[in-house]
Amino acid sequence: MKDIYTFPENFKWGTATASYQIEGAVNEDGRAPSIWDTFAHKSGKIDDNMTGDVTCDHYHKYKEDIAHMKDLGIRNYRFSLSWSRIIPEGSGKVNQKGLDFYSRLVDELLTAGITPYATLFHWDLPQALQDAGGWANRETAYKYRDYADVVCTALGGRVKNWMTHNEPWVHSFVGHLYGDHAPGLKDLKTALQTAHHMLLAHGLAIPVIREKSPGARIGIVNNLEWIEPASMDSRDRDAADRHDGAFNRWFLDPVFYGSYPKDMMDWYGSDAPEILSGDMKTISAPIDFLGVNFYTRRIIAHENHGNFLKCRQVRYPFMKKSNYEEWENNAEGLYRLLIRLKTDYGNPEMMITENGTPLPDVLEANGEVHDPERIDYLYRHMGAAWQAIEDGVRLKGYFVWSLLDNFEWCLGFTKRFGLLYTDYETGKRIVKDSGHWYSDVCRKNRIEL
Ligand code: IFM
Repeated sequence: MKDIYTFPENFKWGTATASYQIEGAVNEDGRAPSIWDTFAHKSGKIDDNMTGDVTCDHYHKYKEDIAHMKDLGIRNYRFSLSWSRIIPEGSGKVNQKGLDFYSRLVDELLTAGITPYATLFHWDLPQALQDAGGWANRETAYKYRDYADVVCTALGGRVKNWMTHNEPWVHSFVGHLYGDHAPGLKDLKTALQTAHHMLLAHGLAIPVIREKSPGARIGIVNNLEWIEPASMDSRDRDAADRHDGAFNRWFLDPVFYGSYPKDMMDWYGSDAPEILSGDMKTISAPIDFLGVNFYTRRIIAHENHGNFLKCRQVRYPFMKKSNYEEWENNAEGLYRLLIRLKTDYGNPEMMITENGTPLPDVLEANGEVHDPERIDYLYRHMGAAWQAIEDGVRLKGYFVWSLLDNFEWCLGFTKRFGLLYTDYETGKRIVKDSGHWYSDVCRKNRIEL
């Protein structure tokens, strides 16, 4: 078996980040608080009570970060925009200085020969909108459309790859049902209404982006998992189906088929969201690609007294544990997921918009960071991507999460995902071994262990 795999010509290799995780400068140039500022400043919400106030200080160091990508030969960069930097109150007055930051960022990327991929929403809703009911309030979807209009009017001539949302499951469920993310709510009906309004916002923004950014390619980014039943027992299989329904299909079917999965609508009963006439048509406006964030496989069993899905995750001793709570490192799951998306959703064009693993990286005295486990992880997942392409999946790109170590939400700075090590004391970035390895991948368009 050969161990070098060459990718199709023009395959897009990139890295990804998100605004609140890397920017810092939360009080600068007219930015107002987002729900993540509020949440992170509440005691006990984030590991070690950390916040994103400074984090990687990318707001001031973006040129250096772009220079690193350029040096490494990374030609594509996915970032998100902070709504509360651009429209501090969520709607109404535009903050020109906030827009200017992203304009400078995009110019710097283009000058460096790096193609920008912009995500409009990566969880940092302006606090003012949360005060008016957040995503559970239908009005937020229309305000999001206006925000998309402002952003695309300013950047749409230069940015030609847009993603409406990052991981709507995480924002709606972890933020509104489990309470571990901002805004910290715990209510199923609110989570489902949030998800619906986020999807509605996605659909409302599509024609706006097309108008303001002619020729743009538009996608939505979902966190998707490969899910298997713990046994062939029909109760375990039903539980796995429900987990798949809540996690994967709930966010795919509306976009691709214009309807929520019927089994899940029935399961949710009176908790199901309020859907107005025309919503599903709006949500299913054609997209150009599906963004897939992949991190794990999940094995699911029935559990009578379990969660709202009556299921639980099963862990076996033979699984390769990651350094992230319940995640298993399973590259085969990525292959199976991509094939399933091809089969069940009409072989859409796809990009892996995030994939990566956290490790307890150490900066050695000689200034190096050795992370062979990350190289192994990336190689295997890229191998899965390669095999999926061989088997007919229309996969066009792969973005490593993340360019640099950053603020990992409720886990603060305890998880390092970066290709660049961030020294939070000095602000210095150090290229890890995986960064050098990935540089080779980008330049040669092939993977080699
Ligand atoms: O850091 C997050 C990112 O914001 C969204 N996808 C998963 C990453 C790792 O947990």
